Amino acid sequence: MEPDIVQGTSPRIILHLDMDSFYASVEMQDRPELRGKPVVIGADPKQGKGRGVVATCSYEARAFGIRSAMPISQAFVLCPHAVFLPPDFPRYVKASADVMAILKAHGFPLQQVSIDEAFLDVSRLGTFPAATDLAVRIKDTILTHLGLTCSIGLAPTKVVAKIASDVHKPGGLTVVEPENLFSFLAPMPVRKIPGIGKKSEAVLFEMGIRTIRDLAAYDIQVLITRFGRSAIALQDIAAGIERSEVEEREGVKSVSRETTFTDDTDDEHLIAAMMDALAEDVCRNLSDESLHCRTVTVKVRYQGFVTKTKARTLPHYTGDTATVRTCAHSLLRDIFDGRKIRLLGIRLSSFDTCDARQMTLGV
Ligand code: DCP
Ligand code: MG
Repeated sequence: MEPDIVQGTSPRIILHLDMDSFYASVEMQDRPELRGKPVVIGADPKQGKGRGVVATCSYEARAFGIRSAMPISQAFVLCPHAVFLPPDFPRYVKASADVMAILKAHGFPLQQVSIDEAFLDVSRLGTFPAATDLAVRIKDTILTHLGLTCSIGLAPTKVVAKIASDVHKPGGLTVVEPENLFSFLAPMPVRKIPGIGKKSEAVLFEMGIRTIRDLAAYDIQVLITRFGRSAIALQDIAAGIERSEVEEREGVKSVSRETTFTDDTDDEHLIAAMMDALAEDVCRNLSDESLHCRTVTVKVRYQGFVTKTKARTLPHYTGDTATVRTCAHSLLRDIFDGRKIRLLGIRLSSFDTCDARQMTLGV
């Protein structure tokens, strides 16, 4: 097995930061009268008849069982007196940019992975205590300047740093030094590994694998027959020896749009018109960012919440709305089975790394 740490070098120290109840916290910062209240960001609940889902909610709302991606109608049932607010995306994008600017100011390689989370490679600091001091300063700066709290994980790998940042949310700071790496990971349920969702968890359970310790010890050949070659990376993660780098240039990974119909529908014209509108909208986003994509994914959620997605990778990068629209319609035809549709979505990904902004910078 590859040695964990290359001889003669210090261990890597990766910092993962994730903002606490991000959209809700931004709203509570802007409107102090909301502090301490259950606040839900998402679709209009319409007194329990609303459609669409919860984007996020404050920790006070989580005490009632409300969670991200839950139908808004269910959130209303759980806590009818919560404050329900529609998302204000431009405001969250601005808050995100402010957070990233604070992180960037420290001069370490930074990889933003979503609107409210990022990795920093702070190995240059040399020791975990020094990295812990930095993490405390970052938390203080974000709180003082933006009035927002975050949770931070420090660990020798990206995956462990990400798992660690989640352990003591909200407001947590969790440090996993190399000697504690395996004892930290081993008792955790496999679901804690980013990318292991309900389905993989069920397959692993069936195989008798419940904890990360079980996964690390499992016969790799059997794992490969179930999960293919990704089983190797999975077992490396379980053993705490994943070595992926903090990739500075990765910014936006995908752009997406989705919408919930006011009434579930099987009207093909309406569905096609909505797909056109979503494709137009998402392509506008692409051109605003001067990006070209290669992968188009269409998502259909049927009545009853069964969700189907299908993706296609195009032979060339494109930013052309007509190409994206044609591909989206073709994917939609493949997955639409005539049942009533609740939600329709489109995602564009696999961006060209040589985008227009970089070309301009290069000349
Ligand atoms: N988000 C969303 N829909 C989801 C999940 C998240 O719109 N299904 C948005 C709202 C969140 C933001 O992305 O505020 C960041 O996602 P997180 O998963 O980090 O969730 P939060 O920051 O809200 O809460 P936590 O404190 O658990 O990180
Ligand atoms: Mg968050």
